[in-house]
Amino acid sequence: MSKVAIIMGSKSDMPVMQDAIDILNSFDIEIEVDIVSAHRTPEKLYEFSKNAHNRGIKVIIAGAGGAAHLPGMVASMSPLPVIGVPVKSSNSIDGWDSVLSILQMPGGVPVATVALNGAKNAGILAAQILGCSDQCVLDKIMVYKEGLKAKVIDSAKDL
Ligand code: RP5
Repeated sequence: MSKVAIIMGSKSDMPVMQDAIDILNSFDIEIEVDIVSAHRTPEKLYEFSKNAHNRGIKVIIAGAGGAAHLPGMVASMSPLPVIGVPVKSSNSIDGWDSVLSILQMPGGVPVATVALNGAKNAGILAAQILGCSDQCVLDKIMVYKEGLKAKVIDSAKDL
């Protein structure tokens, strides 16, 4: 079965990255979660990035804050699509450092960057990528979107 890897630079990123875990669990998509630090565990980063595609992983979600080089470094070594989640971490000035470190990748090495602390959207985007080749996942995305629509229509009734 296709898997999504969710990695983050520190355990302190977990409260933000939990949103990606939750939404992917709600779609019954298999995940693996790990802490991989670009600057504290560079060997693990290398090992992970070079081998993820050989373990059934199809998409990588990578979250980090501050000088957030984790997603870009993974993207430099992996053939898989990488979705970056900028985290407003304790060492981040105001979140912009995290956003720009992940967003402003040079041409040739893309990182699909979601909003600051936008791990939920990272999870949905990962599911949509899997949905391109998995009808069952695509169906779940369509149900999810119908649910979003129904919520808005319901909320308008209480005005
Ligand atoms: C980054 O530095 C991590 O991704 C985290 O967002 C931030 C702070 O890490 P800790 O000092 O909390 O471990 O590498």
